Amino acid sequence: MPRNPEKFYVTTPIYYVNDIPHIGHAYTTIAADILARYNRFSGRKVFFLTGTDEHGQKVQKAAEQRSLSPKEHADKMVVNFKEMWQMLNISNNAFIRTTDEGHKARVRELLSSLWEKGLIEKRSYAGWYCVPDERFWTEKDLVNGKCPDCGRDVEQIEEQNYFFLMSRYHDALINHIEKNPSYVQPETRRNEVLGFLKSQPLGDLCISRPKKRLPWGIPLPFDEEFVTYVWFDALVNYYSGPQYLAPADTAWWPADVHIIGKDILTTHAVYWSTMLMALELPLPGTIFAHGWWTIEGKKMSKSLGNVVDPAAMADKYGVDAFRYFLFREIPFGHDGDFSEDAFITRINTELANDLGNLTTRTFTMAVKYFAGAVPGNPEAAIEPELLDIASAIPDRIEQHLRLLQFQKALDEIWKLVAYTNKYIESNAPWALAKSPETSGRLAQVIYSCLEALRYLAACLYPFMPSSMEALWKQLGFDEELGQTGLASAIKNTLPAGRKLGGFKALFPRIEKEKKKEIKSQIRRKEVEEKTEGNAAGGGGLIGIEDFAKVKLRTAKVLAAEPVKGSNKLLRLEVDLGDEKRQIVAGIGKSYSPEELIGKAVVIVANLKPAKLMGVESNGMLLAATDAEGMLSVLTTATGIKPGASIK
Ligand code: ME8
Repeated sequence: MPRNPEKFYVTTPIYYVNDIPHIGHAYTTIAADILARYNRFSGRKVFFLTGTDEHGQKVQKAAEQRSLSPKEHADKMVVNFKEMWQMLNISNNAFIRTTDEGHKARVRELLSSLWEKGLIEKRSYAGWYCVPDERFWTEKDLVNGKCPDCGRDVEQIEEQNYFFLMSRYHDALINHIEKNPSYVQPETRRNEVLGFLKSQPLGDLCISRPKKRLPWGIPLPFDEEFVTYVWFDALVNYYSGPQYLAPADTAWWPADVHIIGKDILTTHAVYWSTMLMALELPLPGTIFAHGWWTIEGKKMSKSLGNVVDPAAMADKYGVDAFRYFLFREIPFGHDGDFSEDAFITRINTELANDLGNLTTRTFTMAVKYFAGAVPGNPEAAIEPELLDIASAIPDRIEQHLRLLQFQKALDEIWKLVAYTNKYIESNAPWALAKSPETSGRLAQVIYSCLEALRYLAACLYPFMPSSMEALWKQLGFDEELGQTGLASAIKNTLPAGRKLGGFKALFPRIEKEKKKEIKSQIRRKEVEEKTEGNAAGGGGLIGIEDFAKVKLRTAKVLAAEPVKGSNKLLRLEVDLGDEKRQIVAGIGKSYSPEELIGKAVVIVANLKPAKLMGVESNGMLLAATDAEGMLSVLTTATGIKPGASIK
């Protein structure tokens, strides 16, 4: 993993501020955190960078919808990410925002440098543009006339723009990827990129947007009428971040690993790599594209209402259980399915049973037979076979983590857990305790189990930092495990006679009742979605206090239009007297947009914003449904002003 054995620089993608952090963001960020923690723990200097992508059309549009400036919108949304990373115990050294002055200055510097080298040209350009993806496509790229990436409608746009002469680096890029097998990983993704590059000529990259159409971006240093294409701007973060956010005593570039999702492989493996080549900057060590999570067999999407909120998971099950599950369940690089049942089963069998019981039994016996101290008997030395197994693990972890094989590292660690549990069974310390003749052996068995826990705490620390810090304390160490470092944590055997810390179970079993409660939480959004346009649905009785939580208000429809790509959804602009809002309603089969304009409708005014087909909805329109499924919107008698509350 680290090319320079002394330092390690790891990045996550910078996330779009429009989104609320979900399991996909958490997955990439926790992966980077495991690597960062592991490398710091191993004594290397580490720089771990994450952040947010704040320019471009999507952000500008979302801000307009909220009647905020794009920067105000970004300032509000960025908090979600910062808080989430704190909650998930992410140890990033810095958080970059592409609206930082430090970043903007570097983007302009790099653009000037390419311009001076003659590697940027102005051209007239006509192409198909996908607004949500902010990407141009050629006619042949389109799939059934739609964006090949997201399947949504594209717009024909003709304009003058600036192009980075990416095509010049076609051969050099193929050459680099072929010569450096670890450059694009995993192997399947490497083959995918090589296949793409070898099957067609590489085009040039449009790196500007006319300010008239899109003002929200970094102005080009050589033509202020244009702003920088959001991907060019965003990719530069990896290079600019360490320059103004890291201690100046270390030259951090190039990064050792860029961790990304498979959907953004081309922008990294092709755009970023060729940008660096043109700038004559060194290329990163590895671009690793991980797979995607589906949720209980379905694509995760806001419209399906099955988006997994990492904070809710961590809150209910514990941060470390969530971190553990994500990396134990599937090999990094593969797609995986997040199912709550699989999650709970794994926590109960592996954390509560395997590791949890091992810890509980060991501490309980140390308390019972040795008054809560490390056995002081001279015969108390770690069992040789157990020592062999335990001491082989750190090297194997290093090998696996070099290749981002988190699951394999955990497999190795679990061999020691399994072995130690068997060791307890076969040595039956409770039987040894019955006779003074076997007291020496009893001391050795308990000592060996405590030593196994010491190894386990050290090896599992990058994956489950706070639980392993707690275990370390319970083993009686004063200094924090993270501060101790891997080498010392492995070397410092437990001194006989040391008083153990107070014991508390690390991973409680999840009982069925709790599981039900969580399940209903995850499904809640789905149910909300399904009842839209079917407001009479739902059979359970609720109390007045529940009803009081729902704020119903009248609203006047000011404008209505179909949502692109949907034959059911309409985007409405409604007036609530004191504010105007956008609402997306699934009534397109029952109403034409024109029929709705001017109507006094009833909306749920205090629903959390949700996106339907990429369009934000701030509330829900109420409608009744007949036997054929035709909808009839609820209206009020005349004379009621927009915004009146309904009680
Ligand atoms: O793409 N499973 O940002 P982003 C796993 N701003 N990963 C998922 C996922 C899922 N279901 N859904 C999304 C951007 N992701 C750009 C990056 S970097 C210079 C600019 C992952 O917020 C996805 O693969 O849309 C991607 O890596 C990440 O979330 C962020 O996506």
